[in-house]
Amino acid sequence: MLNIVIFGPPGAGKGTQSQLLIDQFNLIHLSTGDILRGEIAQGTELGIKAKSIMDRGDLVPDEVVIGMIRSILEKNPNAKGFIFDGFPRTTVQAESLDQMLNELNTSISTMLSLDVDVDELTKRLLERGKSSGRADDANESIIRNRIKEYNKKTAPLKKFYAKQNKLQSITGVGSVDSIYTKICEAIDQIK
Ligand code: B4P
Repeated sequence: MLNIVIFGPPGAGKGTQSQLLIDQFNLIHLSTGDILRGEIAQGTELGIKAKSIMDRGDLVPDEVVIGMIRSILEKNPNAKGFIFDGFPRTTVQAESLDQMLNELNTSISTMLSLDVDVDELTKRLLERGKSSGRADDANESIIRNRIKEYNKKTAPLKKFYAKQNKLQSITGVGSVDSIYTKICEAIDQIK
């Protein structure tokens, strides 16, 4: 199985690159952000609870997102692999993911970490906010909070995967296609 964690701060291009990867490698795309926004759109109990947290740019509780991932893994026993996009975002989530994959006799193949500076991230998200309708893209102070949450709780996961020899850092600035080419080269390294 090919199991990829696509990693990076908000606006680094995780969702954008995941779309290209799922087509080429026939993987199942697991974006916790998309799943949560789907719950909000459907007005479920989970969505109602998640909305105010996401609108502030804070992280949704670990047990909520871990439960969502577990249920999708269980529903896809014959998958060729998964792209984890926006998950894990905390050490607890990363440890749970390792454990869940271990129970399925598989593991993370690589973590692809997209590096983008704060000014570029802010610019991209404000631009997306003009049309996305996402409250968390709409104002600079919320975007700064998302980046702060990332630096505090999520960025340490680079060390977590580096210790397992799975971290590959990729420059996330440039055209979408040029970044995708570098991502494919990184995947070739592990094949
Ligand atoms: P996400 O949905 O994961 O949102 P994101 O970090 O903004 O990434 P996204 O994939 O959407 O953006 P991308 O970088 O592709 O999370 C939203 C919220 O959900 C979180 O704040 C949190 O509250 C909650 N949540 C989700 N997962 C969670 C978890 N595991 N635990 C707890 N809470 C969780 O793209 C950004 C923009 O850049 C786009 O407009 C794109 O077109 C543009 N772009 C991409 N590549 C570019 C390039 N090369 N050049 C120029 N622009 C580019």
